Amino acid sequence: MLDFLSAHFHRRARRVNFTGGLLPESRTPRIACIVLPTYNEAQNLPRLLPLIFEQACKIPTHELHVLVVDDNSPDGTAAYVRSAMGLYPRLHLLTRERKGLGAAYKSGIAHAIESLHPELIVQMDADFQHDPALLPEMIRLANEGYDLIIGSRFVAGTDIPGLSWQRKMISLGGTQLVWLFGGIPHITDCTSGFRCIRAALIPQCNFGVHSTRGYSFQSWFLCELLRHGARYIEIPIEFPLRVYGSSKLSSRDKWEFLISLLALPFRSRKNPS
Ligand SMILES: Nc1nc2c(ncn2[C@@H]2O[C@H](COP(=O)(O)OP(=O)(O)OP(=O)(O)O)[C@@H](O)[C@H]2O)c(=O)[nH]1
Ligand SMILES: [Mg+2]
Repeated sequence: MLDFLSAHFHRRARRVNFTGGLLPESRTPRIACIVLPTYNEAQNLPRLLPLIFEQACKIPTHELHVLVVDDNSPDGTAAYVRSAMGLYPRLHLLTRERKGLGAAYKSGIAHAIESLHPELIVQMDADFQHDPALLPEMIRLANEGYDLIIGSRFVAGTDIPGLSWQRKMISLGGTQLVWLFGGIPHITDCTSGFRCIRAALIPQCNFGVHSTRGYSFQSWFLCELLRHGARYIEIPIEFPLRVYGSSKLSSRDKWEFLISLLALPFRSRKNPS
């Protein structure tokens, strides 16, 4: 799915070499693009987008962009985004048929890289469970050299008040299964959806399996980034309960997550061509 990005990055590399070096800093702004998947988030976005764009002045090193990836939400989320684009020139929209969270991320990340050439991609939920006030810190850590900054719900000292024990079990147990099947270091929150990623690593990742359409994308993506040597750090986050709208986590997602775990040890070691 993201295979074409590899060719895109090579094209860009050639272009840089041909001009004999990088263009002056002023002509190549460093971009951080938040990819924000939405399904029926029309109640949340009008409150969330101002809070995100307020953070821009605290991020001196990067231009902050937001790409909303909306799967034709029946509640008019995309119509709201179109109207807000007049107010926020760095707000972008990609609409598509509903195919699940992972599929939305794959299209959204590919689109962001192709159209904006960001240095950093941020994954974030649109329902206030991820606090925009953490964005400057994430980007500061990326500037320090980290390739992957993970907002963790389970770093020592963090709690998730109000989250059902079943959900905690799924997240904590799921994380341990990802350690086991993915053969990765003991990251405390492998299914977190709040992460800042160095975009240059993404085209090397393999997503060529059906089983990352839904939420299983998060753990699969993490394993792929680590396989390609991402230097990572976890930061504690709070994860309040949703106030507006409803959860989209379905039983199909839970099954798909389990199946994708079994596939993790057998995933192709080849990089996309
Ligand atoms: N484009 C798109 N976005 C989705 C889809 N499913 C979920 N999302 C978005 O992905 C983000 C996370 O989904 P949530 O339903 O909040 O998942 P969650 O945070 O694990 O569940 P809760 O804790 O119950 O909120 C939200 O911004 C959703 O709107 C989908 O199929 N397509
Ligand atoms: Mg949520």
